Amino acid sequence: MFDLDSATLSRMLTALTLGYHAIFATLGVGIPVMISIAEFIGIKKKDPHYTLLARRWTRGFTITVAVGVVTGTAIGLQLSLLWPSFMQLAGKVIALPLFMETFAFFFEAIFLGIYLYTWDRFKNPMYHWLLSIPVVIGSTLSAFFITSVNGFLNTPQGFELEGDTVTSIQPLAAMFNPATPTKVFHVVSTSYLTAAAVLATIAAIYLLKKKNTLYHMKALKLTVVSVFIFAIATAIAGDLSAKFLAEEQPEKLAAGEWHFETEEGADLVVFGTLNENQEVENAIRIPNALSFLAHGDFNAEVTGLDQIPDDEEPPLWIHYMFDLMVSIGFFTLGISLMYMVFWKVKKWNEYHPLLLWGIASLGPLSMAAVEFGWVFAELGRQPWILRGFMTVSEGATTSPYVGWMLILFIGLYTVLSIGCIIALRKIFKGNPAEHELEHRYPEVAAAK
Ligand code: HEB
Ligand code: HEB
Repeated sequence: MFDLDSATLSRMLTALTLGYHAIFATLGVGIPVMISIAEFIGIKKKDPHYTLLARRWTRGFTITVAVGVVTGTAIGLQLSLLWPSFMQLAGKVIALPLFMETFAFFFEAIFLGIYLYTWDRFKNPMYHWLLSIPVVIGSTLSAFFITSVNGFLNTPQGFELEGDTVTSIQPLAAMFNPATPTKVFHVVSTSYLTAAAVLATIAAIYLLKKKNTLYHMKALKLTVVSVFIFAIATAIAGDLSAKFLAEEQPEKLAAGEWHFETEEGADLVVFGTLNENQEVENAIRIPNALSFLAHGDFNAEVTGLDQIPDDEEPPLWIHYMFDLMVSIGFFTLGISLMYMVFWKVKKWNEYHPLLLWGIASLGPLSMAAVEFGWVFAELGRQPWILRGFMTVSEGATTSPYVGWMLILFIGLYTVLSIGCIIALRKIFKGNPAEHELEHRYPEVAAAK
């Protein structure tokens, strides 16, 4: 592997780190929302089951935060180590949101600490619930700031380039670049969705193991209804993202959709394969749907790859990333809708094992969709690191030690994963929800 050049190794290490960080960052953004909702419902309904959900989710959450901080710091480190020329060019322009992310993180961490240690300390539990709000705001702001940095790579603005020097820096213009609104909307909605889906998976697995306690049934109801709502938000955000691409990054959309010729009334190509002549085979074609996805009009013209210089074409295999992501999105919407229909129609059993298996699949599938989404968005920007200004190979380090760093970080992530699993098992295995319910709320446990 040391035969690979340092630019390739740098890309591998960055992809590994981002892919790994994305798991914890996504949960870190989404779980506080679920905690806050559960605690609120618990207070309003005077139902300790929901309060216990909030308590137990919070404990798991602290572990994911801890790992998120380590991997996030690894990204910060790698940005300057692996992409020195890029950071020299862009670092100053984008310093504001990069710094603000750290600020948002500290804001979140401080309130999370207070939240953790003040359960049952207030006469009015609403005061404790209020403390969850800054945690939600802090983690969502993290996503906002860091996603605006990613938006900047795709649609850079807010500076001028005179030779090699950057002048007239406008930090706010850089932060609020054209990619920011749709990206932030899609990243936040998918983070909420994925967190709800992962928690739904856990509830469904307990029910499949025949632990049909009220606690897990309520957990399932709350999480699957949340999945449905966030899946709708995700679909709206995804649609807006595609419309954004059509305007600002047509090469990414064209590569993702295998749209070779610029034309009006363009079909949407779903899955399929390419033959030697770059012709699409075995695909499902939805007539005029690409025009609608791109411009909200079934007859609109969609820019194809024929308009893009050959050396600026993103890799064509990102098509599968897009299709898998979208398929998972619709599957998630379908399963969560089915659950709600089965729940409302009295004769039907919303705890049917097949439906529970469907729900159990949503957590891993959503997390996979997050990864596919990032791969699509990041490789769709190739060959650019900063679109229109600098290519990835220009931005990379020439250091001969990247291969060793790669091995080192693979080791670090392995250790982190094992530590995370051990910690989560310690927290939950030794202390099942049923025991904790009996211990904390004996009246409820006895009544069930
Ligand atoms: Fe992140 C964390 C960076 C992406 C979310 N991060 C973090 C950290 C860092 C980072 C450095 C640590 C802490 C501080 O602040 O210090 N990131 C980063 C970068 C990137 C990222 C550079 C790329 C560009 N993130 C991301 C995303 C998201 C996030 C995309 C969303 C979705 N983070 C986050 C969070 C956190 C972090 C939430 C915290 C932790 C927890 O909570 O978990
Ligand atoms: Fe997604 C990305 C669309 C679903 C996750 N997405 C993306 C893009 C688009 C889309 C167009 C690109 C953008 C840019 O680059 O700027 N989606 C879409 C649609 C759908 C979806 C249409 C259907 C509904 N996604 C989805 C899901 C998920 C996702 C389900 C998960 C869960 N995505 C994602 C991510 C990303 C994407 C993470 C990256 C970031 C951004 O935004 O970019």
